[in-house]
Order: sequence, then structure tokens, then C-alpha cells
Amino acid sequence: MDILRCIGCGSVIQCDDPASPGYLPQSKLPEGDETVVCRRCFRLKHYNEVTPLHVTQDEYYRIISQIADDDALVVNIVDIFDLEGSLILQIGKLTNHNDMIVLANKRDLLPKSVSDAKLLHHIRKIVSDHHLKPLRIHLMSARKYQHIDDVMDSILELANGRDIYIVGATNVGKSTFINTLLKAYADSAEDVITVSQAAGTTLDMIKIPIGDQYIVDTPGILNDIQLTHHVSAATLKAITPTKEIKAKIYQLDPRQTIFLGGLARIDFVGGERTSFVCYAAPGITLHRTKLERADELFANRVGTVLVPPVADERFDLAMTPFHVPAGKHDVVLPGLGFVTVKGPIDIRVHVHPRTRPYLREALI
Ligand SMILES: Nc1nc2c(ncn2[C@@H]2O[C@H](COP(=O)(O)OP(=O)(O)OP(=O)(O)O)[C@@H](O)[C@H]2O)c(=O)[nH]1
Ligand SMILES: [Mg+2]
Repeated sequence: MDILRCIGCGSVIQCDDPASPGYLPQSKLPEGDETVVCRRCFRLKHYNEVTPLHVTQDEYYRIISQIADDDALVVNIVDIFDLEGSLILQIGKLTNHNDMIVLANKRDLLPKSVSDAKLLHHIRKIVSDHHLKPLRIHLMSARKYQHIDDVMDSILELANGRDIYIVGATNVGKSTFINTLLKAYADSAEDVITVSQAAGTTLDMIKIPIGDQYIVDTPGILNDIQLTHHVSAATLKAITPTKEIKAKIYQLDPRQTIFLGGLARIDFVGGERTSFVCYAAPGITLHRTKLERADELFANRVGTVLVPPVADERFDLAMTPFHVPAGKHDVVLPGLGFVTVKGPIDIRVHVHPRTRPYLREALI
């Protein structure tokens, strides 16, 4: 008998261990050759109930390195909202330097006033800093169907009949992208592959035939510098924007601080009074205070004034000082958003110790 796989996450179906991927009670096994969905995917889809499971790093490498044996097109999806966090350093080597295209997903989250040209310029720089050499880079929104036709034209042209592997860090939208393609080009009425806000949704390769070639979904690699992996489900929900993020503007005097909930803080240490234009999910409470009060506030008011996080979740934040040169710059707070400021000023940026804040020329 052929191995039976879950169409939602790619796991091999098994009836022995409810805690392992692909579990389905014996009684639910299909009689004929219809597609099956494992219990975890079923629950995710119908009750939004997440059973945490992760592909280990070794397992990930084993799965992804299969691409190295194929002459294929690698479609590397990254998340515009967390570019640094969603790039995989070793991907060129793991895929034996197969031809690659980069798709920068979730364009819908950034304001329309951000120019595509500027955004592409910035993405190109980060991609090349990471020593990746894609044949092309596209912006898109898999969820909102933005630029999907252009992307598909590019992919089919560059694949030229070869298999197409969709790779990327967890949560960048790989499965959403394939579902979107299936709806747009194969008349699929609903999402076939399981998609969720939690990291580690897809657990093995899912091969979908399109004509003579395959389009293959893969599990995401868990990048430790993605904030996603360090917060509770409730916090993740609060910090994940669901639509275009809107600017919130604060005028700050030197010696003032602005908090993004209890998850980040920017101290304005020196310079002229200026505006801090914050772009983050509406679920994150912004709070301005005097620098001299900031430590005390952080020690006592996380979860009440400074939310998220809620309940007992607490993080120590790590501090990095920056001199912002003259002109408009974005202070990028990975996984949370960015704050546009005008230099020259001196600031101190406090974020989750696993993530790395950085400066870039302002996108807006
Ligand atoms: N705003 C926005 N959200 C998106 C877009 N594409 C995907 N998402 C969301 O991002 C989250 C992760 O999507 P998935 O498709 O499960 O991501 P994945 O890369 O397959 O994740 P793993 O299987 O865990 O590696 C879900 O909450 C999606 O709804 C997009 O274009 N815009
Ligand atoms: Mg997936």
C-alpha cells in the first residue's frame, strides 16, 4: 500500500501515537483513496486549536536537502514584516544552489504610502547582505492576492518545466501562497493545506502535481531570532497585524521614552524635540513617559499599562544604543514593526534579547 499522507501538513498518517505528527484514529482511516487530514490539522481548521509540534532542525535539514538532488526552482518566501528574522542563511547551500526566486510576502501589512521601489531596494540590500543571489525578487500578498499573476508568470517561466519548491522560515506564508495558487489557477474552492498563525504548521513536504511538474510545500525552519517563537499565543495574536498598519505619531522631547507594550522601548537620549512615527499592530499599546520613570514603569506595569504581554508573561529586554544620522530613518523592531525618526538624535532601543533591532533609511 502507498504511504498515506495528511493533505494539510504533509505528515505520514499513523494510528499509534496521538502526540506525534500525522495521528488519526484507526476508525477514521478512509476506505477508498480519498484524501485524508490528520487530527491536528482537523482541529486547527475547525476549532482553531493548536497542537504544538515542531520539525527539529535536523529533520528540517533532512527534508530540505532533498531539493539538492533535484534540478528545480527554489521559491524562497520571506515576510516583509520581519525580513531579517525570516531569511534562512544556509538556504543556498542546502538546496545545492538551485535557481532561486525571492517572494517578499505580506505586502498588504505595510502602508500603501511605502513605495514598492523603495521596498524592493531595501529587500535587495538585505538579501545580498545574506549572500543570496535570487534571479528575481517580487513583492506580493498571498492572502490578499496582490501581484499573484506576475509572481506565477515569473515562476513558470523560470521553472521551465522543473519542479518548484516553496521554502522559507516558519510563518512566512508558504502554505497560504500555495492555497492561493490552487484557488486562482486550479479552481480549488477552499484552503487545502493547513495554515495558521502558530509556527510549525507544515511538517513534511507536500507535493502537488501541476501538469508534468510538481509544486512542493515544505515545513518552515524555526529561526531563533523570530520573535514569534518567544511569545505566548495570546501575545502573538496581539502583535500580528491583520491589515494595513497605520501610523501613530508622538512628539517626543529628549529624555522621554516610548514603550511598545512591554515588548520594546525606545529611549530618546539626546537631540532636538522630534516626532516618533510608530508602525505596529493596533493590539500593541503605545505609552510615552519620562526617561527617569521608564525603569520603574517597566518593573511594575507590564501586563497592566504596558500590554501586551498580558497575564504573567514577562521578558527582560536587551538594550542597544544607536546614533541616528541626519535624515529620516526607521528603527526596525523585528516582529513588532518600526518607528520612523529624524536624525541626528541618540536613542537606546530595548527589545527581546533574541531579536536584533537595526536602522534603515526611512521607507516612507
Ligand atoms: N497579512 C498577511 N498575512 C499572511 C499572508 N500570507 C500568510 N499570512 C498569514 O501568516 C500566517 C502563517 O501562514 P502559513 O501559510 O501557515 O505560513 P507557513 O510559511 O506555511 O508556516 P509553516 O508551515 O509553519 O512553516 C497565517 O496567519 C497567515 O494567515 C499575507 O499575504 N498577508
Ligand atoms: Mg506551512
